[in-house]
Amino acid sequence: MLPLPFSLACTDAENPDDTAFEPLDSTIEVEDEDADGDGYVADAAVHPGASEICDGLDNDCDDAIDEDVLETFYADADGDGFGDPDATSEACDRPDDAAPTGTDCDDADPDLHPATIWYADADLDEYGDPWISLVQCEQPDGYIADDQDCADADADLHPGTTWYADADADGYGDPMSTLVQSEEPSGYLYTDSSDSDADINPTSVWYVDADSDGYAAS
Ligand SMILES: [Ca+2]
Ligand SMILES: [Ca+2]
Ligand SMILES: [Ca+2]
Ligand SMILES: [Ca+2]
Repeated sequence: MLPLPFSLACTDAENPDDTAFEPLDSTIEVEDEDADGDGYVADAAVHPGASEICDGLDNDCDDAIDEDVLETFYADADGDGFGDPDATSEACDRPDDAAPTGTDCDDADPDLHPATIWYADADLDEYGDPWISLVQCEQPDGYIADDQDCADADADLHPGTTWYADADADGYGDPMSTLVQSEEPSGYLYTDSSDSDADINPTSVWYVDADSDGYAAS
């Protein structure tokens, strides 16, 4: 084994006293081999002239650790995977509570982020049209997060619509027989009234039967 000039990677061969490390006597044969062949007994990634890499070490021996190679991360308080653009930190690896991008418009609300899908609510019934959407962080005017509106041109039709059975098919439903759903059920209406007799409905005209014989005076 040949004696190696120094055992510490960051020792400057030309100015050995101008380093943070003391060089060993060059005549002393050291035990460690220069396994990586870079002329220094240490990690191949650490010696004068090495490229600085993000590893917590001063690879290029300029007394600065990880300069120019740290990555910027953004605090992700709501855990939605998108960070606060105004809360940055630098590190080699992403901290658990940080995100690689600072694109969260509201880092206190996990439902608001750049991948949030918004659905058009043209009839303003608070139910959105699943076929018309935008993807962005902030809620656009006329859009909501819901995608359950089966008829976004009719505010009376949505998943909360109450349907009334219209057994006598007079166009008026039975307030005691209802369904709540978006699509119109067969035999149901979304208006209610008497539903036992097709002749009795909100447009029925009633006549006075003063003598109670079942016939009104003509
Ligand atoms: Ca480094
Ligand atoms: Ca976030
Ligand atoms: Ca958010
Ligand atoms: Ca709607």
